[in-house]
Amino acid sequence: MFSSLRLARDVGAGTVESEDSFAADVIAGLSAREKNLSPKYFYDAAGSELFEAICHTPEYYLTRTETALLETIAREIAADIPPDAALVEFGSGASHKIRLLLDAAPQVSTYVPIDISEDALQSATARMARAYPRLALAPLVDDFTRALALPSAVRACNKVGFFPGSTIGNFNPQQAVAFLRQVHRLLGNGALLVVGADMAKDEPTLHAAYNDRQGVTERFNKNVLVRINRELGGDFNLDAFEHLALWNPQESRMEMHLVSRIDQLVNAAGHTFAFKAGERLHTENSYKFTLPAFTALASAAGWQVAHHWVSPAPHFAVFNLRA
Ligand code: AVI
Repeated sequence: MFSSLRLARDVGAGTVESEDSFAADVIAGLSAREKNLSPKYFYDAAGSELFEAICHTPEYYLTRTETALLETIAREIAADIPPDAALVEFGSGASHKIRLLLDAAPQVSTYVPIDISEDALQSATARMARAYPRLALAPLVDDFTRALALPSAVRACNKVGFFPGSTIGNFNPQQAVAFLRQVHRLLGNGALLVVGADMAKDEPTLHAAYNDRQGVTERFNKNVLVRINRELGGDFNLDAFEHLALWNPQESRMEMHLVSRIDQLVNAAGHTFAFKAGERLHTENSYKFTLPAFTALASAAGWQVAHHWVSPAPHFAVFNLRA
């Protein structure tokens, strides 16, 4: 996912994000006038598996399209990568897509996967060590949105960032600019950043991608309620909520919501929350870009578009950004 969108903080023993901040965010989000929760709470182990399953549904074109595009353009991306480069991946997950770049760019000397899940990082690093015995590996267990320093071993290398999957689209524009600024600070002047971003397109294609017929996306969306029930003593009845994914053309984003089917009271984190029939709990935004919109976002964070590539329809873009 995002490789998966692993924004959460792993506090060991399989717990993601401290229970206190999860509870505080749930209480604040369910008390708001427009109820909302951060999409980072989708991604416990079950949620990460559901996301992987979404990537294999026929309707979710993003992963397939980006992978095919990367296969086609890997050598052109590699032409922008300097010698003795450290390739830093933000939210590396299983480290699948990075192989397309590594295979095309022998000048990469070091791979720095950053992921919040120590288990995922350990197994991916072991696989990468076997597949690329000459590559130095410097894994970093951290929340990639908060990583403030790179391992000292790579400080002298030329830096190249990799942020695939249109995970950038799960941030609102302010958060996206803040994240890109932080990556700029982390990688330094002259660095390259390779970003994958989904493009705005016809509504039926987008609608289908977030409303797959097998209902995997629905289960992924409801996984946040499963987590609240398990981790915060909640009593959400999953059948009393409906999955809703819709295109918001004003904001150029797909939105996911959970809609209460009935008037109901739900207990969670020691509080009681009232839902009216038809009331929505907003769980995710997935922004879709145009070339000018993405270029403006990048430049607000100090990055210039050096090169970009767009796939055949359904359009997905890869940008080489220069700090
Ligand atoms: C991880 N992220 C880019 C996915 C997306 O498309 O926004 C998460 C997802 N949500 C529903 N389906 C997939």
